[in-house]
Amino acid sequence: MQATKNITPQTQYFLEKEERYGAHNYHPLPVVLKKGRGVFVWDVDDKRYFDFLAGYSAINQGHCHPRIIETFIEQAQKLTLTSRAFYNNVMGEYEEYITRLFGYDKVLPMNTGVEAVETALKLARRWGYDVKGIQDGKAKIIACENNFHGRTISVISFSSDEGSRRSFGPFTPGFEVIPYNDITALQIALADPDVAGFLVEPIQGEAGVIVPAEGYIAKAAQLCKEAGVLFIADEIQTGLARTGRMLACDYESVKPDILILGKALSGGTMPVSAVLADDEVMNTLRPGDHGSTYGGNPLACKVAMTALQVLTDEKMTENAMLQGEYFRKQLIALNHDLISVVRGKGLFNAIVIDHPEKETAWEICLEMKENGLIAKPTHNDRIRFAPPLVITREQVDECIKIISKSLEKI
Ligand code: IF1
Repeated sequence: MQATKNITPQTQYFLEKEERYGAHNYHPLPVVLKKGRGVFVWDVDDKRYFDFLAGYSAINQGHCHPRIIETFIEQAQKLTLTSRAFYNNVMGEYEEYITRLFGYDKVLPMNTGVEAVETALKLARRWGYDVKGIQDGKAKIIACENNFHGRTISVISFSSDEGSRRSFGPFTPGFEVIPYNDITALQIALADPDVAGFLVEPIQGEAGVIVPAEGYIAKAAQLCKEAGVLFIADEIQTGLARTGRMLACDYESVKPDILILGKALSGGTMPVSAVLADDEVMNTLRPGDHGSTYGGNPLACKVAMTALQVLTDEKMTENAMLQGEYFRKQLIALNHDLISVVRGKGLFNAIVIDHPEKETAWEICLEMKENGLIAKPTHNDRIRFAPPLVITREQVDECIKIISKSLEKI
């Protein structure tokens, strides 16, 4: 067990349980949470924290949003799962709701984000063969360096992160990786007539909130259109108001050919993801070609409709834009020599820590935890700051003070 200061017996008890009985596939911050509401979470010692990770942007609406929980409880007492072997009285209404909201002909409901990414990859290949006329087995999909689209074997097949790939081979063929935010590299890759799709995060999350140049997404989408290649946007983390627009693609008025949603689609209550596309793409799937036991279950559909509705009703997109801009301005105003970069859009932000010790970002996160704010580093020197989108101006001010105080302690 790591020797970490200020661990109470209560906390230690749960850390040891997980150490002994759980796979060690994560290295969590040593805090044990038992309650969440809005921007706050409480640990087993009833200490309160600002949650600045928000379930990796799955909790945009705030922890245990009352309206989402109410919907969850109400539907959970009626009908939770029918499987797709039968119809139910919820999925059709949800499909109409979400396709109208985002402007697509159809939706394919799935569960986790990576399942939705895999679904999008299968759709792109199927469209590539049946519509574009690529020779069977030859379809290629382009992805970007430093991407993160999930952890299945096919999806890590195009990861550039050695840690995600080591000893998990052999990998799935048919993917080409090009530099992110590089239009020339995309232009060259698109010259290959066997390319069916281009999969991209409008802002790279795991890479440390990498915001591409103004116009990159619009230009990429246009090049894909000219090349007869599907533009596939993974908005699992950037979507649903997180960046200050309903979709990050909205900043450049780009409508992806395939839109992938997840995480906050359920407000952090259960895995709900979705793939949206127009008929030319979606109708390449015939009954029995794809599916999942829980995909489109009535509980998920009801919860997703409320999770989407509260984003609009409570103007979370506008708040993300407003508080995010203010948060970055205040971070920059700290003018702290440990912070070399502040970047992001809306409430999707990160700082880069400039210090020779690679443990510094982790130390800062431990210090912030002591001071009542939890966040976690990514790639050693970057700290992501992504609170629920219900955070207020006063709370941002309080968090800036916590961050400043913590940096001073390092
Ligand atoms: C972990 C971060 C990682 C995603 C994008 C698809 C998925 C994700 C853009 C897959 C998931 C999660 C997974 C979680 C930590 C977190 C994450 F970027 F958000 F920080 F890992 F990179 N597309 N991101 O961000 O969705 O299957 O997980 O529902 O795996 O450690 P999922």
